[in-house]
Amino acid sequence: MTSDAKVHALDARKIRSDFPVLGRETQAGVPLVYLDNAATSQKPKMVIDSMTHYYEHQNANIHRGIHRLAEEATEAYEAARLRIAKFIDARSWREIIFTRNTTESINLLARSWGHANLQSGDRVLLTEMEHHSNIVPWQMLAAERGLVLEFVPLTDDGMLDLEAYRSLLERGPKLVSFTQMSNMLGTITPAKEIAEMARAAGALVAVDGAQSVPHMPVDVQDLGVDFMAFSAHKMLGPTGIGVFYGREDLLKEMPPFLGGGDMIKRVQLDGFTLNELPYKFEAGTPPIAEGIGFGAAIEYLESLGMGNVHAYEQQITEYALDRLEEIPGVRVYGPSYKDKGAVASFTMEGTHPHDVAQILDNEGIAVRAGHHCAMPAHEKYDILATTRASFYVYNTEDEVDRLVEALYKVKGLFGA
Ligand code: C6P
Repeated sequence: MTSDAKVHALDARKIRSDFPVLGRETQAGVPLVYLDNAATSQKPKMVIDSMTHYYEHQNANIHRGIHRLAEEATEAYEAARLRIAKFIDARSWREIIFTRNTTESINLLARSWGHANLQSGDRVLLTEMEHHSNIVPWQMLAAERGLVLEFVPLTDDGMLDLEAYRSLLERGPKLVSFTQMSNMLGTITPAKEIAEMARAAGALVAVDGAQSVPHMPVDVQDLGVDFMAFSAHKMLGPTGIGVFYGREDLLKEMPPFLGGGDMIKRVQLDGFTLNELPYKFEAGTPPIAEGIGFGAAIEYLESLGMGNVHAYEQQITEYALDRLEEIPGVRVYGPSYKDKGAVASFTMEGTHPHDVAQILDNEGIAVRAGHHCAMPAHEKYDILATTRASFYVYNTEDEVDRLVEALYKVKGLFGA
């Protein structure tokens, strides 16, 4: 993480002007307040332009063409991979596998590494705050292979119970797979410590970085993790592309995930030989424009500085938590802002989270309501759903004030 001395305040108002959609009005005739960033972020103009430029000037399939367009498109796509490798401090660009999203990355891990390395009775350790995409692939594999899945429990304030984790490690899991930031509670987990403990217990470590990589400095070598998954669309990039990071020595030993073009060197009627990393895991025509857009999104985030992004979000989250908690009947789940990313999931006495979101929408405020694909985390706190406001670099305290004002309106309507 960038040292405090190097942290600079971000100017959210200036940043906003780079995001065309933030200038629109809603059906309420008021400026949009977009607080659904944990679901997907908005895209700056430079990301949109980079993709338009590709389609207008370079559109071609990559890795196989020998004409000028194909060469330029390949170069732009591979430049994005290099940029991403540097962004998370991977040892090599060969460790960056492009997938569709975090979900596909975790499925790749379960299907490829899991199939090759896990046998009946082997343990995989997850946590109770995981998104469904870091639960269901393991449940599917467990049903097939007879694996034992265990879950690190949560404390009342939404942290991982590290004492319980220590005990669960004594049972010898082969893999610990956990989120670096919960999309419901906002909890930022102590990933380095969790990884260190897992390694000492002889387990490999996979991190769901869907909510962390967009919002804070993440260095896979410093964290000491073996695998990591994240999605472009939550970090100012397009939908349709994500990353599966893996340590090169591990990736080399893993069988391919999907079969087809690009992932092979040679095919004969009686078999095939595999391509090198990372292409071994990238079958078929890749998401080319999306890769280029992803590269532009990383460039934009680098220009802000991830230490600054994290510091700014801590500030706005602290403000939002303070303001939300002053509303009678509102309960925000998860830890205090110090251990929390830019997410506030809350319930409001006497109202249903979906009704809250609907009324906020009428006021031009976009939030999400439901279980946020984290049903076990909701169950832990005996609730079915929450309303969730989630922030990014372009949100302002004025927008938090509009949210709070609108919530008082909701209270008025429901007599809550
Ligand atoms: N969470 C949310 O509104 P995909 O959909 O594959 O890009 O990301 C899946 C995913 C995995 N892990 C975490 C921690 C996540 O938050 C998400 C996506 C969105 O919270 C959509 S459910």
